[in-house]
Amino acid sequence: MASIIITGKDTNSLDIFDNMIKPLYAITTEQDRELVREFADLSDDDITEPLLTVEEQLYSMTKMPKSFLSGGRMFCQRMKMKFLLVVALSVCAIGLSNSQSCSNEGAQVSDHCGNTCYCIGGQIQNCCRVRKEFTSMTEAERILYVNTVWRASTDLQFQKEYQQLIAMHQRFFPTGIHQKDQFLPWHRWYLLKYENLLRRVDCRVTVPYWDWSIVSMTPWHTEKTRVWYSGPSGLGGNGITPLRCIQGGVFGQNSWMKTNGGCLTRDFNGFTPDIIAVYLTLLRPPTIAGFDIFERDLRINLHDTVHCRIGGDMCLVTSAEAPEFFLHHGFIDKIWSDWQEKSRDHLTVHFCNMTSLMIGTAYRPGDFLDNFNLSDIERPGGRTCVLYDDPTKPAYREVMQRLQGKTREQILKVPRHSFKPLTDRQMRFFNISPQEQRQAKRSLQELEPRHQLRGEAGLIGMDREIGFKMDSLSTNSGKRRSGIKRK
Ligand SMILES: [Cu+2]
Repeated sequence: MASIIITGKDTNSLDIFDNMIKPLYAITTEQDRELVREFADLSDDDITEPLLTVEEQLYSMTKMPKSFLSGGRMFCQRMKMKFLLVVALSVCAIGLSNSQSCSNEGAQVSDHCGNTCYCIGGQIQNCCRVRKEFTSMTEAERILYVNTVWRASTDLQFQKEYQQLIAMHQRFFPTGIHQKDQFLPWHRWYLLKYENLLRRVDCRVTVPYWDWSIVSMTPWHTEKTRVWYSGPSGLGGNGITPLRCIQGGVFGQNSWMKTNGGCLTRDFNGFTPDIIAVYLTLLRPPTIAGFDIFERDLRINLHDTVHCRIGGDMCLVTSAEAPEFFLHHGFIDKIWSDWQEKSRDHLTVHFCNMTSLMIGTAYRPGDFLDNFNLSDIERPGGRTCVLYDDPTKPAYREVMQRLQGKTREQILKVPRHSFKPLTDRQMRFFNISPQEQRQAKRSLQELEPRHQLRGEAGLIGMDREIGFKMDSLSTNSGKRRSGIKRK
């Protein structure tokens, strides 16, 4: 692989050109060679054969996410060499003019808000906000997040904007934001809006995500490290009868209220889908038909289901009132993002050619397709970038490692715990058409275990959280075990 070394700390444009653009001269086509000749006096001998694609080279040089360099709507089209060069030069120039300085050239560094950036040309550049799994965060980080949400929703300086944003989800609930053409990009935009508001309260904050799949058998536990802890680092626990209001904690009845004045309600029930259900969803190919199933499973069988397993406000049109709404949507967005990272087709399928604006926004789905290259809703024409850190839980890493390279059929043989799918009534609540309901039920058969574990099936430790025996994922899996019922 070609390696590109950025040398020197001088920031004049000639150096930028030498250090950052010249290595691009490993070019793919004759037409590209022409373009290069236009930019610099080079002979054919100087133009080396391509070892990396143009995007990859720019990426390795600037550490700038690949599509960050393509800019705006152009990103849905085939990128042109000339455009890339111009953008690279202008991004460098902008980046260098207004950023903090650094000395460890080429290294990954954090800026004062905790964004992940790179030290390029002596300046901190190419920053991405990083979203983390809630239970993988430190206690201090969780407290900061909970506090910031509380402040955004109660401090007069931010409250009005908070209320308008929450109201928007309810207003648009039945108008298409929960349908295939808008669901994923609209909620990506919505998350960004919410996160930007929180970041005005405290710039170190990003919206965490809750990976309910790594605790699919114990999703409602309330100990200190969990989402549902009632201390200052959690969102509080289950609601209690008769009204299912939450009592203790930061968002409890006595210390917080919804924008409509009522108490926040929850009604935990059933289990959440497990890591295998999420992994199987991610295996769908980036074809028209593959996207159709991927999106439907993600939206209906995973997203809608978890809304109603949490219950209370989360399974009502007031769902955005619940602070956990954004943690749940963070995870849905991460799953989409993980799928999109698999290839350029995964990144662009279905949404690229859509020309109409998303409901209540000035944006098209194409403006929010790439988390590395999102439209910056604060700065017209600007770009912003979001990274998702994987959960740090050992169980997550181990399961993912064991799943790598296994076929759908091999994975389906694993005896697992069943989750509780949506009822017909809940499906109607999400305005799912009768045809889509039938399709969702059909693909649900492939997410739910073929071999179902009954009760707790003797699961202990890590297995008790993930809902299956880790060992059943080793190479010689598939053996019938006690406590397993053939479905
Ligand atoms: Cu929604």
